[in-house]
Amino acid sequence: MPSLELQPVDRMDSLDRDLFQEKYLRPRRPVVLTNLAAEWPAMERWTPAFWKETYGDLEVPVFNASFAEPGANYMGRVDTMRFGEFVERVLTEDTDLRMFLYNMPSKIPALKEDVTLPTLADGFSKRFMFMFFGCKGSVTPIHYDIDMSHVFHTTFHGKKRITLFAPDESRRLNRHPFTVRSYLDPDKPDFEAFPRLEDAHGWEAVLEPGETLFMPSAYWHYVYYEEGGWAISLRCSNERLVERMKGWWNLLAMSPVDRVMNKLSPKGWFAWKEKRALKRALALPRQA
Ligand SMILES: O=C(O)CCC(=O)C(=O)O
Repeated sequence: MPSLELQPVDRMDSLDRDLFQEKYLRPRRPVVLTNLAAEWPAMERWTPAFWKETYGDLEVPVFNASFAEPGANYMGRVDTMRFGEFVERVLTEDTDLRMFLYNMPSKIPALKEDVTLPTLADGFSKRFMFMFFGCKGSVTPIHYDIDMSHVFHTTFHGKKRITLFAPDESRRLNRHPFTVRSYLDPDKPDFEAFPRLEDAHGWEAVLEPGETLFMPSAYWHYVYYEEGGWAISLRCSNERLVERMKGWWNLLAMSPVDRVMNKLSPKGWFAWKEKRALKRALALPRQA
């Protein structure tokens, strides 16, 4: 039975800016930075008690595994709940419940003080700092980030396993046109439905609390929560104009088309995307 070919992501304790740019940013290679966030106030402050006592009454949107299914709830929340209750469930339950893309600077601006923007690269966003929470066993389905930013993903609580693929593997993952998604399950790869997957080369990293994963722009990522926990993704603007423009295109044209078509014909549109993704994968020659 073939399995995915995954190599471990490099792990570095410290990296200066020049080395980071030379070895990782410019060649678009992921890396785990084990100490980047060591001095952030968030490391000590963002405990379960802190969330519950300070923000426990906040209403937050929650999502489950149906997130990417076509239909009325395509990419929508399943519920809202009190943040204190949600954090308790993250700590105690094995379910598919998650909260994600929670833009902390606009929702809870005071928390910005607890994070220090890295100096490894220019162009970090102070407006968009997304928080991610997940119960044990929950999954963030494989996708890449639509705005084409580079992402620095730091965990505070809980261990997670992340599978990555470079952007040039998109067709081998049967990327659905008009989206940044694939319907591959990296934990149960179906090599018949994904006929060129055997030729894809990916990466794997296990992130412990306090560690940061650098995901270069447009890198595919799938996250499995080995333990319930929370994390933040800082975004760093792409230094290449063409890729920044691709990000705007994705947000302003591609994604709206996908949403409208999903509304008009959820099943038909999904089936068309599946067929097209398969055709594009099959058109790739097999590698020796
Ligand atoms: O950790 C997660 O659940 C997902 C992270 C993610 O998708 C991101 O940072 O872009």
